[in-house]
Amino acid sequence: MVKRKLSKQQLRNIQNNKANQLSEDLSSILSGLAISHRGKFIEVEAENGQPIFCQYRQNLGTIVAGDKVLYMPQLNSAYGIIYQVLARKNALIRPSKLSHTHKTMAANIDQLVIMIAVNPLPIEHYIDRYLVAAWHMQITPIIVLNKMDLFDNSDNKLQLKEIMTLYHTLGYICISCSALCDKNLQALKDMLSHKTSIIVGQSGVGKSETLNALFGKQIAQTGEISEQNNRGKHTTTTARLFHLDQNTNIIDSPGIREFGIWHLTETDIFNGFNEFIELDNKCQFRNCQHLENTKGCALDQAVKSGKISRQRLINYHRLIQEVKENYNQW
Ligand SMILES: Nc1nc2c(ncn2[C@@H]2O[C@H](COP(=O)(O)OP(=O)(O)O)[C@@H](O)[C@H]2O)c(=O)[nH]1
Ligand SMILES: [Mg+2]
Ligand SMILES: [Zn+2]
Repeated sequence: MVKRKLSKQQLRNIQNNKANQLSEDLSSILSGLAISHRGKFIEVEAENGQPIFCQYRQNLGTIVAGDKVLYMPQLNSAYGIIYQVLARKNALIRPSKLSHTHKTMAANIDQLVIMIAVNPLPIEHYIDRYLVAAWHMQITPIIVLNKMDLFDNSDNKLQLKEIMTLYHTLGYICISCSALCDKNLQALKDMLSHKTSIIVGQSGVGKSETLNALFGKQIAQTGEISEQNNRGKHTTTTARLFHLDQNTNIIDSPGIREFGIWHLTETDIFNGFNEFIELDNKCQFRNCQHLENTKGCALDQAVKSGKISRQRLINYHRLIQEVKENYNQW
């Protein structure tokens, strides 16, 4: 092919056209809020509140509920394309054993609502996992005991009381409610006001039911707890952000069998147990593992004198063990 030399004017025209095209493109760039994954699309909320389904390039990484994005509506199409995810304030992350990577659950969160229930009975180290995660993200955890309508007839009253007293004594915000009987929901609502919160917890504790009760309408799908094993079925498959009012966002999260935090360091985990911090460096030996009956261990002594709960130290060791077991995966 014969190369044709362009005149100066032609070159100028081309450059002008390019510049015009670029400014046209830039003028159609809009900012929005990622609400949820919808198959291959991300549901983005435009600034006017309208939803727009957007495609995104793989090189943008994971886009999650709570992400602020820049997108471009496509001409002659109802869809848009996300081309940038704005810097996150924080993100709730969990490691995935299957893919050996992190899974980001949601972004730009102010509060972690850790929901437990009268039934299924809470597994205590689940609470501690989330408390450590909240500490690591520097966000406020709120422990909510749901299904209080079942409390009086529960066989686990004592255990539930102990759990709530423990975390209350440790200085965490604790509240009990019933999503089904609208008990204490206003108090919960007040705590969520003007914040972006994510509700986490075992499947079946009533995260979605609580959302429905707070909104006064069916916005999230709930599921029956299967009779045989009292485990909730997975009904929410992906995190989704809802606006309770103009300034209050709540993210419903899918039930996770086990929320791992072994991507954190041992120090992170230690510091996430807030009553341990004042005992840091108080053990006789520098490399103390804080195991039961270790000579000169400040934590062991604190357990024996009733200053810290034995269960918390057990839970701590369980999490540290997971870090050690999974160390090579990272
Ligand atoms: N008795 C009682 N049942 C509840 C309450 N909240 C939720 N449930 C039920 O528990 C089951 C699981 O609730 P769901 O919201 O789907 O749990 P999720 O997996 O945490 O989202 C559903 O059958 C709910 O109706 C409550 O306060 N009291
Ligand atoms: Mg749910
Ligand atoms: Zn020690």
